[in-house]
Amino acid sequence: MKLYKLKNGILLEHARSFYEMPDKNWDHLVNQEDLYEALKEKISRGLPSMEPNDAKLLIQTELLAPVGSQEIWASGVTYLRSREARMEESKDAGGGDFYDRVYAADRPELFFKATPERTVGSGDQVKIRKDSTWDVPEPELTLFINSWGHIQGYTIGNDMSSRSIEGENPLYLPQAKTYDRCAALGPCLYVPGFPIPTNTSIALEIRRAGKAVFSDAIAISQMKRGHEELAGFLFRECSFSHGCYLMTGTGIVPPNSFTLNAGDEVRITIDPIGTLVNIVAN
Ligand code: DO4
Ligand code: MG
Repeated sequence: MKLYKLKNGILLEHARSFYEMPDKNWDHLVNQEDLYEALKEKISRGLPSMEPNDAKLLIQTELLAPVGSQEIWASGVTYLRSREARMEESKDAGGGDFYDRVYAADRPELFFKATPERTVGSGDQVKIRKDSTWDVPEPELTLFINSWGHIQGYTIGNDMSSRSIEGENPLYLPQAKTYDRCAALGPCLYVPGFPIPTNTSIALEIRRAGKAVFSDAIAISQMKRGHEELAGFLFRECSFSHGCYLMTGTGIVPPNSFTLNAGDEVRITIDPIGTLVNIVAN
């Protein structure tokens, strides 16, 4: 099942049918002990349905990020490629060792990424900082975890990052990661009712003036840590009354010669969630 948050309501897609959700309160709708079962029950009790073409048009024109009051958190250095890239970018600052250690440690790197206000949906603009000279998107499978601490769904996340600021000093991480329009989530909240398969692939394509200038893909099986493990650490001493989102880290880092430009189009695809598309602005 997929939940789309729109400017004027919420759409549910299930088995190629679309339904209008009478409950327009996102926080209330998604934070359920068993979201899949709750949505199934709503369908079986009867929901107003919508013509697929009308629903697709609304999704094209009215889509918002699938977020209400949820905080957006992120995981770091969960793939070998992220460890290598970070060790290299911070070696002059003497920070390389920290990334090596956190990759191997029991405790993962978890950090606060964004408020809902700093997060955009598919079709919207993400930003690169004006005081940054080296910027990349980070394509990340993103968990939706309910307030009981249980993973209920998935979306696609873009953890926009300034490599120049992060590389200058690892203590600048919050500035490299958190600023207006620093995070994108979407296009929907995918609620499969079972854990997402480990052969799921994350694909990134960056287009400049309509041409692909970088593309890569990675399977989530390449991740060093488990989803439950990451959620468990996040919920150790933090409660989330409406649930929260947790990005699971990037396994794709473009070569050091690459930086994002204003006008670039970032496309992140995770089947069967969909494609998250954002244009870069500064
Ligand atoms: O340690 C810095 C951030 C790492 C990160 O965002 C990632 O690995 O995805
Ligand atoms: Mg990241």
